[in-house]
Amino acid sequence: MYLGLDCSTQSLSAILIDARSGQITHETSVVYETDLPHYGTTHGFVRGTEPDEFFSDPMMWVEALDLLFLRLLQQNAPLSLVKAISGSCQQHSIVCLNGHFHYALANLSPSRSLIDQLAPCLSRPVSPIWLDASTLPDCDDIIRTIGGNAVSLSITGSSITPRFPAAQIHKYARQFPDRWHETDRVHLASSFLASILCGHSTAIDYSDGAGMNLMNLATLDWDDTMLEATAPGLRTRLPSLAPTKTIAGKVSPYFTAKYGFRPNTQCSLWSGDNPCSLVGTGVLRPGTWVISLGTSYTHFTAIDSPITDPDGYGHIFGNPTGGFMALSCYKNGALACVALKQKLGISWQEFDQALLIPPTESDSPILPFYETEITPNAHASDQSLTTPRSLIDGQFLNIFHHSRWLGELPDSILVTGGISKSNGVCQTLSNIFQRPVHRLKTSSSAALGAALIAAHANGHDVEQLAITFCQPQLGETITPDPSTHPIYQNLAKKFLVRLHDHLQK
Ligand code: XUL
Repeated sequence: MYLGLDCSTQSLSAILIDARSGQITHETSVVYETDLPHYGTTHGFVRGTEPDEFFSDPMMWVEALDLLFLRLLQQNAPLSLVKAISGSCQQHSIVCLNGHFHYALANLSPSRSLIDQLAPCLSRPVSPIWLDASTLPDCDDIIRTIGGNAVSLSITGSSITPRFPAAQIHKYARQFPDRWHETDRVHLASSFLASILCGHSTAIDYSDGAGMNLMNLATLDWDDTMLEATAPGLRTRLPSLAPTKTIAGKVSPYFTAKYGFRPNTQCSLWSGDNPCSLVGTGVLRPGTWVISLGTSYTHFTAIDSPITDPDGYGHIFGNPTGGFMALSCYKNGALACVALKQKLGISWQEFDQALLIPPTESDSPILPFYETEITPNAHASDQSLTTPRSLIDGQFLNIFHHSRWLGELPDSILVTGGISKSNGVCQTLSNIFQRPVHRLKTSSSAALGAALIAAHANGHDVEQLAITFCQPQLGETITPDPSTHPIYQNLAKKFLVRLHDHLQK
């Protein structure tokens, strides 16, 4: 059996799989806002004092880890049969730790909680998360030092991006030089949680490491130009980099004593949620696009060699099974739908039904920016006339426009994530792209991907695992309605005019 964990923006989840029978045997999660209310989060994060600052407390993730294992035990999950564990995390979040971290990890006592023992190890009490866009002056400074955004694009596969660790570390070292001085290790959320599981500081995997603006995609090592432009002494504070399926060690005695794992349970490196979702959707090789409709919407696909987005919005990360992946991230995802649903006072069923009415030429797609958007960089837009139809049309027309750098459309699109349960949403996606849309059996593709990475690291063939676990739902393919094609071509033009005007303001 293999265990996959997923530390996302709003919750920590677990999936236990039986690789031989091809079954998911247990699934459970801890929702930060409701299960750990003392952290005072909304949807798992808090806002900072400056505009566009978004943080989570890394100890909330740590406390969730203890609670998640407790829940698995309460469900009689056979943790003693787990051969390997891996995990997925929201990308780009950094955890700053002092020198005590190494000692604390090596000496975790099962009679005390993880947070009790690890809270003193933080050299920064909060972690900025992917929603954070407060680092524009830091981005400008890094861009100036390296000699332009094209340099970062060609070295790291991404332009200097506000939520990525380079800009976030630059900001921290600039605002709090003393605390930066005290920082002994900078982990990603993924490598931080992997380190706790195996009781020593682990490497960062190539796939999540590529989302830092610090890794050189050609050498798969930290890049001196990027490090020096970011913060003094950064190289010595970063872990090494390694392939995702690397076994980092055996599970720490803390977890064997407390939750019944066997001492020889292997821990492989953790990765980012998008690389893990690539595996969990079974899209190991180029040819299919995945659109994940979660807190953020992400659009990604496997690619053989890094191509870059000339507009600088797309990113290149590693594919955990080898090669690369291309990704664009849209900040106004599911939370925009939640905000509209609440404002209209309607149920999800009513939201869905409103989308089954076909689009017309006289419709007017809105700019779906409830919050500042990152693809493209846009301020929030007026939402007073937004309807489910205009919101979902606007969201997918925006994705359609910003996916042109990937070249030709694929044969089909896979959808995953909570919002993909809506038939109206999937039909709209299919109509706008004029491609069949397949829904996956699981909506937890990141946790499943982590479980498959654990099995792969333990010797299972990943292609075979993908065939076994990642089939689309039978009878769930949504086909495009050709009569909507000319209508959406017109709506796309209207959308672009509106977008252009908005970006000029
Ligand atoms: C990707 C990104 C988001 C987070 C969400 O670049 O920022 O998809 O990974 O968890």
